[in-house]
Amino acid sequence: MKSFNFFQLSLILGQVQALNYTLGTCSGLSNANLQYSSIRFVTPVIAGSNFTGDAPETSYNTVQTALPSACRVACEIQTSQNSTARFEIWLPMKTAWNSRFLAVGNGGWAGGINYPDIVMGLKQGFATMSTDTGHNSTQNDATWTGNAEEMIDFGHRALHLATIAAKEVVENFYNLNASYSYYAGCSTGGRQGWSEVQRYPEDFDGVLVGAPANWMTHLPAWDIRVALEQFPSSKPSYINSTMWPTIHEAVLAQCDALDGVVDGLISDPTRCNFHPEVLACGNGISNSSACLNPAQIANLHRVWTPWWEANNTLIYEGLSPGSEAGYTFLMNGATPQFGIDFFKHAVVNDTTWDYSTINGSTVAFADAINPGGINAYDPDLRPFQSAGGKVIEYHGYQDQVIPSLASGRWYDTVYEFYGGLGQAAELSDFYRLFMVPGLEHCNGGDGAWVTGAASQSGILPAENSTNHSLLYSLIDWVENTNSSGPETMIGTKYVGDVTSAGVKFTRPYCRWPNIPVYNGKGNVSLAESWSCPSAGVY
Ligand SMILES: *[C@@H]1O[C@H](CO)[C@@H](O)[C@H](O)[C@H]1NC(C)=O
Ligand SMILES: *[C@@H]1O[C@H](CO)[C@@H](O)[C@H](O)[C@H]1NC(C)=O
Ligand SMILES: *[C@@H]1O[C@H](CO)[C@@H](O)[C@H](O)[C@H]1NC(C)=O
Ligand SMILES: *[C@@H]1O[C@H](CO)[C@@H](O)[C@H](O)[C@H]1NC(C)=O
Ligand SMILES: *[C@@H]1O[C@H](CO)[C@@H](O)[C@H](O)[C@H]1NC(C)=O
Ligand SMILES: *[C@@H]1O[C@H](CO)[C@@H](O)[C@H](O)[C@H]1NC(C)=O
Ligand SMILES: *[C@@H]1O[C@H](CO)[C@@H](O)[C@H](O)[C@H]1NC(C)=O
Ligand SMILES: *[C@@H]1O[C@H](CO)[C@@H](O)[C@H](O)[C@H]1NC(C)=O
Ligand SMILES: *[C@@H]1O[C@H](CO)[C@@H](O)[C@H](O)[C@H]1NC(C)=O
Ligand SMILES: *[C@@H]1O[C@H](CO)[C@@H](O)[C@H](O)[C@H]1NC(C)=O
Ligand SMILES: *[C@@H]1O[C@H](CO)[C@@H](O)[C@H](O)[C@H]1NC(C)=O
Ligand SMILES: *[C@@H]1O[C@H](CO)[C@@H](O)[C@H](O)[C@H]1NC(C)=O
Ligand SMILES: [Ca+2]
Repeated sequence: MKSFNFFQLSLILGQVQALNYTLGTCSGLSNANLQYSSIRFVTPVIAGSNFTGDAPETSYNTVQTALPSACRVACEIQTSQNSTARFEIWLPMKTAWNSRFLAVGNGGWAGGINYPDIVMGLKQGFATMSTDTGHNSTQNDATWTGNAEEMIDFGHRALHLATIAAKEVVENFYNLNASYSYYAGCSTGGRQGWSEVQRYPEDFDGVLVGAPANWMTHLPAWDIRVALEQFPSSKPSYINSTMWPTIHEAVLAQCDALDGVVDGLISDPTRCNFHPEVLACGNGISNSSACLNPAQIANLHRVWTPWWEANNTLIYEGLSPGSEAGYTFLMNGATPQFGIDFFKHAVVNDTTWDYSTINGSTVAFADAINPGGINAYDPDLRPFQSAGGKVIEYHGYQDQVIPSLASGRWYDTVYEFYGGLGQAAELSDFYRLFMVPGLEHCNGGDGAWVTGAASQSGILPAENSTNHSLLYSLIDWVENTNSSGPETMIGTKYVGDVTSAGVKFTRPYCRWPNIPVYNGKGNVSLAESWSCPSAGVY
């Protein structure tokens, strides 16, 4: 075992810690006396090696290549008398450690360690942790949600307890506390971030939240509404998977040019008042297998329209036009993907429940019981604000799964809450929302969707700068007292979405509700030819 006197190394690095550190082994940790978790195993990660996980959610098991040298620590926490949660923290070797702790989130209903995002953080030098959220399942499986303890773990408890426990592992491994703590997650991971901000304001200094599913007593209901248009597929209103690209073409034909540049992107979907009637059968459509009947046209209108119930009660925003090429995920296949099992198992508790009976009262009941405390929809962010925390939220304007405007409405809900306190101007001191044209759900899409965030398959922006990477921008906002926070961010689009193929274009994305506008001159593929003029709303 090669031991290294860390004092000499720290002099080189300009730090002042007289610590011994054993390079390349994790052996010291196995004997660590931990208060908050028990260690399941500790494994060294060999530099240059590949890793394939064994999570129940198989998307977490895509092979991770060219790993840096690290220490992989797997732990378990007793979260209640009869429930446990697991987490893993991967610790960079001391010289590679950026001195920060990063926790990453999950997706859908998944129970399992999110290895791709652990590796994303590890490669950028963070000691990075992910939980299994306290149960084992794929991201599409909500049949476990009737287990009340697992529901609480998924709602908020597993991540909070794992965060405390993982910080203890960091302290033991490095003989140092992390200098700052960050969180990054998208979708369910976005909800987990908001849940941390609202319930546990001391856990993180900075929180990066993407496309959050933070109104979870409503979003699954909206998924059911979509299912009611599309299932069973024998219905006249059903739109099959070959039609979505055709509908997308028609949307672009009508709305692409509205932003002044015909580039396959709709910068501001709120200005796209698409009329699917142009695709009505018999309306001069030459391709008779690419037309829509009246029931299908009505279906599209409903999918793109917010769902309001009696007494001005909003159930959820509709999807934004421009995202339809990806609707096969939610709307095709043999059975509806999301929503139904959550209501069956955690809300009405009846496996024979007929989802076509859902109405505003069903959703109001879900609000009242809030299973597992799953919502993260409390606009009072003052405890996090006074703890000095910062939160950056982003949402793709091409999101085909969670309606983009749900994030705009959530921002406005928080803004109105602060307005009611006479503190509206303070909100942007610690919370900013960015809408990204051409970003689908968390990753992918026609736009400059690489933002330096979680759930992007480890694909990083063209520059590791505060204006290209949301995570770097967050770090700067938290740690640099001269930082005034992110204003205009720059997204990257790679050729074929492959980093090594080179940058296809860069494009700014703006703070809600501003929209990127072409300056009228210069190469449209370069971010500097665009700007984010203020819409003057806030
Ligand atoms: C570091 O290791 C040396 C040699 O093993 C030992 O003498 C010294 O006490 C250790 N220092 C600390 C701070 O543990
Ligand atoms: C890791 O995977 C890559 C890509 O599949 C492969 O080229 C490489 O040889 C693998 N490395 C090791 C150490 O197995
Ligand atoms: C998840 O599955 C593993 C392997 O089957 C099992 O050991 C573990 O206890 C399960 N975790 C939970 C929370 O049920
Ligand atoms: C867990 O244990 C508590 C206390 O014994 C009990 O009330 C509860 O029903 C149990 N929950 C589950 C999911 O088994
Ligand atoms: C880490 O922080 C805790 C809580 O502030 C403190 O008790 C502990 O001494 C710190 N550990 C180190 C190694 O500085
Ligand atoms: C898909 O829908 C279109 C329009 O409704 C129809 O013409 C076509 O036959 C359908 N294709 C399949 C494979 O069902
Ligand atoms: C007609 O529309 C269908 C469905 O979008 C498409 O698959 C097919 O290629 C189109 N045919 C022609 C001749 O454009
Ligand atoms: C709407 O509000 C009225 C007046 O408060 C109430 O009587 C009625 O039950 C409400 N309707 C629903 C569907 O909640
Ligand atoms: C279903 O179970 C949850 C969790 O135990 C409970 O809060 C809710 O009231 C139950 N629903 C009904 C309709 O009884
Ligand atoms: C909603 O559905 C429930 C159960 O089917 C029914 O009892 C209730 O009257 C409905 N409420 C409204 C407002 O339609
Ligand atoms: C950004 O940082 C990561 C991790 O250190 C590195 O792999 C990547 O090459 C860097 N990207 C650029 C454009 O410098
Ligand atoms: C991004 O920031 C870097 C320095 O951090 C600066 O050199 C560059 O000009 C900025 N790019 C744009 C488009 O603002
Ligand atoms: Ca355009």
